[in-house]
Amino acid sequence: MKNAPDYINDTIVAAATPPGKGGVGIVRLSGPDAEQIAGHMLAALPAPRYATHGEFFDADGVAIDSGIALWFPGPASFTGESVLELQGHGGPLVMAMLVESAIRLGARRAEPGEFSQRAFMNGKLDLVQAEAVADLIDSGTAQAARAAHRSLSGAFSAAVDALMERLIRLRLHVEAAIDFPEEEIDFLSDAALVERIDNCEQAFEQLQTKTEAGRLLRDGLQVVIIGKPNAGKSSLLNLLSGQDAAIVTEIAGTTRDILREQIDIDGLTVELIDTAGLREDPDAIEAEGIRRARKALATADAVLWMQDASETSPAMADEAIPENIPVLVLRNKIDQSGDEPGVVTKEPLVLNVSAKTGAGIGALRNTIRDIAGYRDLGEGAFTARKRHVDALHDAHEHFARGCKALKETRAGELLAEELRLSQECLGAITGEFSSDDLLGRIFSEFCIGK
Ligand SMILES: Nc1nc2c(ncn2[C@@H]2O[C@H](COP(=O)(O)OP(=O)(O)O)[C@@H](O)[C@H]2O)c(=O)[nH]1
Ligand SMILES: [Mg+2]
Repeated sequence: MKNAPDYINDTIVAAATPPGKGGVGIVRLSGPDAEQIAGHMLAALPAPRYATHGEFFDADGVAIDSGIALWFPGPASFTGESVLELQGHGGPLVMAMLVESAIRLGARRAEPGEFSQRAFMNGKLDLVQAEAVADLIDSGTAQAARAAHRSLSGAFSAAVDALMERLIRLRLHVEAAIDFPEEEIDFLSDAALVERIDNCEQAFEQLQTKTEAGRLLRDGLQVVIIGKPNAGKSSLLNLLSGQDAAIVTEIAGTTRDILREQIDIDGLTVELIDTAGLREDPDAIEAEGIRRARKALATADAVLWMQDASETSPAMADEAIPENIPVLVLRNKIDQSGDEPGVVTKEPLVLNVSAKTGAGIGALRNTIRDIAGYRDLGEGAFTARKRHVDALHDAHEHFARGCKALKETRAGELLAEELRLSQECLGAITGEFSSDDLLGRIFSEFCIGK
């Protein structure tokens, strides 16, 4: 067990189904008192892992519901502890009464994510898998859900472990050589060592690419549409989202607030943000809209800059666009100007479209996907979080620093030390090395009953 906090030994209870009415509602109990509580709430302890129908009783022995009870004696359960699941009728009052009864019989209301946290503490899931549970529940597209399921099944953890294994073998190799100081060895002339280093470098690069794609799949992308009034921003939002979300008129200044719509580009969730047109001397409401547009820009992953294709002036610059984020210039209304649809130039990125006819919109969708660095990895995809991307980056940095030191000193001590630090960063991904603080933050974002 990982250094478990004291409270790990009590018994927790929560409704595992969402609040509200449903055909079935599930209450879940986990902990050492689950068996004793089951003894009070059921006529008899069900056979392990068999669906058993019967009445559910409160602490005074009054029947409050009937349904299916499932008994999972520890450690063969989700949490690794003894778990009782009561599948009753899905009414909020029934659920509350079942939870209250369990509390009166000695259980405690579970904190968000506490069941998953116990599964982690008891070695049932590593941290990446526990996070994937939450990501699967939250996933916004079918691809994201499948990828989260692969993370939950351990695909991402296995990739991290494989890289870890390579680093360990490299480190053993280096340390074995260091242990014979009487032999003057030039580490760089050790072909097997150099090959190991090259393989580690490749493995880092491959895993970083996949992890970044996994993060995008999980987090999606925020794309802000800006430009002068009447450029066609709201028309584009409506076209891409397939809905009449924004009001479109020929009157400049129609859009005064921010509008958000989610679209799905090859499994990538893209949040499109339509804004008030940027212009001089707006009225008070429009000015507030422009202020909000600039605020949305601050957190954007990419910007679509719309202009009328008939305008001869080049794209104007806006000081509110943060540096380092990709900007796509869209020349709209080519149905009027007669320009060819699609990519005009790549540097800067300029595209011809028509928000009215849809010309060039396929190219626009592909471009949005590409500038985000997203690649549809199909069956190989797994979900990842920013935390994982950062930890991998840090691990790679240590590795690179160690390799540089090896080249400069032609000795292995610094490399061995950096490899140790690199391993620690990798270990934080799966939870092998992680602080209580980090764990608390991760699990508190879960829903109650998970
Ligand atoms: N011909 C043509 N008209 C367009 C196109 N896109 C938008 N418009 C028209 O331009 C006007 C302003 O559009 P709107 O989407 O409200 O622009 P916004 O102010 O940037 O949000 C409306 O009358 C639209 O119908 C286009 O691609 N071709
Ligand atoms: Mg508009």
